[in-house]
Amino acid sequence: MKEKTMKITDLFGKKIIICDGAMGTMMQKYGLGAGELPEAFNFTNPDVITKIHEAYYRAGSDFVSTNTFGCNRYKLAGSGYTVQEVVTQAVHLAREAAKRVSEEERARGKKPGEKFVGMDVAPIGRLMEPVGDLPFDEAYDMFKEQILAGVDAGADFIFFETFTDIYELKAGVLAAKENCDLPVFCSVTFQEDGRMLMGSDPLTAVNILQDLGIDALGINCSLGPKQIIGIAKQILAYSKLPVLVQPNAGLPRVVDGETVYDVDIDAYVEAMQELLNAGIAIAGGCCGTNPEYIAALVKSVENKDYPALSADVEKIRIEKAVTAVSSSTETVILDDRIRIIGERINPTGKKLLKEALKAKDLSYIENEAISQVKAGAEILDINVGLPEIDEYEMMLEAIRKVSSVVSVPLQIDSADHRVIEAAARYYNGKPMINSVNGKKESMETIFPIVKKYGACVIALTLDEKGLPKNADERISIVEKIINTAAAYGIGRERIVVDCLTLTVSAQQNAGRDTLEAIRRVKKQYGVKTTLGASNISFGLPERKLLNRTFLAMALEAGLDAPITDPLVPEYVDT
Ligand code: THG
Repeated sequence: MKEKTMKITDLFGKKIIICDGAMGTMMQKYGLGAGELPEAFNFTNPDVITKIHEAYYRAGSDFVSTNTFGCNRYKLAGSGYTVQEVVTQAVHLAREAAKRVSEEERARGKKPGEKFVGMDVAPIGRLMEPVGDLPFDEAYDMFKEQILAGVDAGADFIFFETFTDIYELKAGVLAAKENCDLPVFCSVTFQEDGRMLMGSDPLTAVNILQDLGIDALGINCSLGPKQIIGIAKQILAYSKLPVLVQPNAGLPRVVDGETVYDVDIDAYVEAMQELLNAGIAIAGGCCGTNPEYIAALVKSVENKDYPALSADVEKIRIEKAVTAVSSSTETVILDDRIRIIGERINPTGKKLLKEALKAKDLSYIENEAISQVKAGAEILDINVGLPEIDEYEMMLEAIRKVSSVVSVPLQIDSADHRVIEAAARYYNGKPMINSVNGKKESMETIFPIVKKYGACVIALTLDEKGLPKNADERISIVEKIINTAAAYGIGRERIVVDCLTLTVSAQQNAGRDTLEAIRRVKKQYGVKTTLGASNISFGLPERKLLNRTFLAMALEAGLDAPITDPLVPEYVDT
């Protein structure tokens, strides 16, 4: 076989990438019975599968997705087939179809186009913990098994599609990124209320996914083309990556025991044109579509220019760069509003919390979470570092518990990078990591975590030389951190700078330098800023008054997200 030199991602910007249409509804047309295992069709009716793939390639699809939608250990249990067998056969059938259609094209004197095979990976079919009983690691292992089989079989890229739970998809993406070098496309589905089944809205889905090192993201199945347009436009508004849309031919209806779809080819093509003009880069169909839909789509894009084709990728990356953290259902964008990061889940100086942690009493933390959110905190810092306890386990448990009682995004605060890594991995969202600093060792341990899990990170302005003596020194540390992050592929929009303040009891200029640094950092680098403002008053009387006054000055200087105690009304009202 000829070495494939081109990757599917090489097509970005050169042409609109055309996917295939439905596989499931096509198989039903060719005799797949209700309750029959679609993956078995790869063995019982290989000609049908090849025929469907061929029809899509002939229609002009740049890639087809393998018939492996339900190909995981859980769904195949008892079928007599292994994941490895099914994946190998399914990739083989798609590859055969590609070869045959290319030969046809050659015979017609046409130079065959590149035909890619996407390894289709879909939800496992069990709900993730804590709602269901599927642990993150088990989901990861099942995805890993599929992905390794796909790589062995020679798939060109991994195509996660129809995901309804962003957490399950995170497990899948990590399994792909940690076990292969193939490009990864991610496609999720939304319900009529504009949210995924497990509650993520489009912004949240994009924010969690797009910094995980994937190559494209989008939406499939869900609704009909018309209803999908609104959601797709939200995805386009936030995505720094090429966007994919594969709608159904309308919403399925059952008529006389048969599932029918109401959107005809013209209406489908019209809706796809609107999406292409809005900027999508990858277009195809899902349930109810067939090769005729795809052929019409291909014809409709011929010789046309679309935003995705003339996109300046670097410009988009900068334009779409927002600083945002997410829980699974809620995203906080650090924009021009002030966001309070609640600091109360931190044992420093808190006897009751220390005792609760030692007693493994998580209800204390839950209550602290609820009261801080009620008081106006929009992000919660979680620090459970205490020498007497297992911080690693406690951090994971605290994140689970807090996530179950409040929906704000979390900030992982630990001095132990293993705790930070585990928290970033298992968090159902996109966390803020607290923190990295300008020391070489800190950047070398924290940036790989930030990169791999697509997190945001607080950058403290200190380094090997200690705390900066003036604003200039703070600025040069910020510069060093931003440049080093860039070398790891972490955009500055994911860095929130903490200019750190010392107590003015030790140094009279400390406060003024910090304020000047905040102003300059924002102006010079356009990054967002945070600050634990209460340090200013350590060792001094009238702490609240001093803290509040300094907080007001810092906000005046442009502080975006103070780390503070929202239960002190004087701070929240400032
Ligand atoms: N920058 C960043 N992260 C930070 C800080 C910062 N994390 C920790 C800290 N500073 C912010 N969090 C706290 C938590 C507790 C207290 C202060 C800041 C605190 N506790 C009281 C004490 O020590 O006396 C007890 C208060 C109480 O009992 O309620 O002050 O600057 N990035």
